[in-house]
Amino acid sequence: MTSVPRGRLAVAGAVAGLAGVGASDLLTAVLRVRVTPVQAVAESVIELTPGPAVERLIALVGRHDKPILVAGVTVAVVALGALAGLLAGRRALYGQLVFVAMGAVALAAELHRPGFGPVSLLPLAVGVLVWTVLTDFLVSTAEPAPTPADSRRRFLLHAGGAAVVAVALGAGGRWVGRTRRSVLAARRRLRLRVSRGVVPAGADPGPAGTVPWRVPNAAFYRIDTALVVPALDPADWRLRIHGMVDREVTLTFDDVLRRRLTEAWVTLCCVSNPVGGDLIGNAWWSGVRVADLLREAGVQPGADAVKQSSSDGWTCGTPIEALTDGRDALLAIAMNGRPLPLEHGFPARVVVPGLYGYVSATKWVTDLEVTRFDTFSAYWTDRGWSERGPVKTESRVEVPRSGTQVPAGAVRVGGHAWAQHTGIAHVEYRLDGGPWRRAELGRVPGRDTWVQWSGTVRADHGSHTLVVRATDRSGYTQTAARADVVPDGATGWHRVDFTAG
Ligand SMILES: Nc1nc2c(c(=O)[nH]1)N[C@H]1C(S)=C(S)[C@@H](COP(=O)(O)O)O[C@H]1N2
Ligand SMILES: [Mo]
Repeated sequence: MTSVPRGRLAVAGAVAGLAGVGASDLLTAVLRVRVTPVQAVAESVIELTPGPAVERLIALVGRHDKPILVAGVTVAVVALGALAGLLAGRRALYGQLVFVAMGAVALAAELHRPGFGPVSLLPLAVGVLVWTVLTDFLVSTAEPAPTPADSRRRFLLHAGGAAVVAVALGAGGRWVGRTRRSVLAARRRLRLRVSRGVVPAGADPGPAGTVPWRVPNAAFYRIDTALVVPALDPADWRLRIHGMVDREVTLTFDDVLRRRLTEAWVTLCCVSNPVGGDLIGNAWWSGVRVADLLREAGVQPGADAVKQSSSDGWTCGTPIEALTDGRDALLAIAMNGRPLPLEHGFPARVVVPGLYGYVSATKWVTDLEVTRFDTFSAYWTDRGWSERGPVKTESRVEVPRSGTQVPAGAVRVGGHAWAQHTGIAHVEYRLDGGPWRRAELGRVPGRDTWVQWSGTVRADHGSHTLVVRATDRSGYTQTAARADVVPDGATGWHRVDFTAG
């Protein structure tokens, strides 16, 4: 039994209760989990309450029933926190047990909520951790100091500080969540005059299990440095084009919509994609040509780069040449016929065929500065990656998957090969070091997308190795030499080991 005044014990527990709720709220918003632990409990309460009682409540408070319940659960957490604080004064374990019991109730609620996944448990886990650790900390600092006045001052400082942080965390969570919801609503309201894109006949001839030639938005790989996905309202979005130009141009989203749209199939690929990796995807993009925008701004002689920046401060440098040489370098506003998903750069991003994403494909783009490569460095070049990032010719086996077993006999094999803006000439595959065989190729609309390849091998009982290599339309055949992804993209042949039985 400590000699801490009971009032302080209760305050310590209550503040910890609030801080845990704040921390889990913020984490819920950041991780984009559907509901906070408190909301999950409130939803479960509504579900478990008999219908007539809920109706009476709604008649009483209108549609405020949910916010009221959420507030009620929060008050309950704070009150139980105070109890935990009092018990912690006897033994730290007693206080912790109260919090763990509360966590167990929230866990039971979460498990039964729609949209539950393993990530949903993180906010709760962090909340319980904050509860127990903070209670113990505040209780220990509430021990009497040399003088009672000192002691009170110290405790008030700690508890008050923790309470302020708790409220700030909760407010932060609310702010992140609210902005995102309103931007998602604005995105839903958009009616873009874009097409969905028709997959060319014969683009998808590969065996079952081959990745679809058009990758759906929800399955498209995502790479960025954003901890919280930027939520930009199209009404507030601006793109500024400046630097070595004759006249600065600033575009609103409506300005973009009023312009002539260009639509194209472009395969986007990450420089960090290892041989055989899946950081690559193909989509139908709609947008305006960056070349037209640059022409309007008037690029001055001597400029060789566009430094692109996003709303979250990410930067990359793109050769002007690649943006103006006639290829479909787009300021894209739609992906597969839909406004860009927030994760893929809503409301606008850049896509440049033939360049890795890290030197070209700025999501949430807000600024294009026409400049010279020798005057700046960008996010990834500062971190050891190459200034230029043309895509390297590569291919991968998708069927069969490495480590799987297939029926012995004739085995269908296939995958994709890519050399964006150069084009694939042919693809060869080889079983167990035997002769190279020409693969059949799917149809493609041009040279800016990947190509599906397929073939058949005879595989007897036992283990086998399948290797693939592509030759592009410049006549270059993929080197077998393995290069790491740093500094400018991996090379090497993809091989899979499988068994036939
Ligand atoms: N704002 C911003 N844009 C970015 C990045 C980023 O970190 N921030 N990453 C780039 C990289 S490395 C790649 S490979 C592509 C990936 O685009 P995706 O996530 O739509 O597939 O986006 C590029 N654009
Ligand atoms: Mo990337």
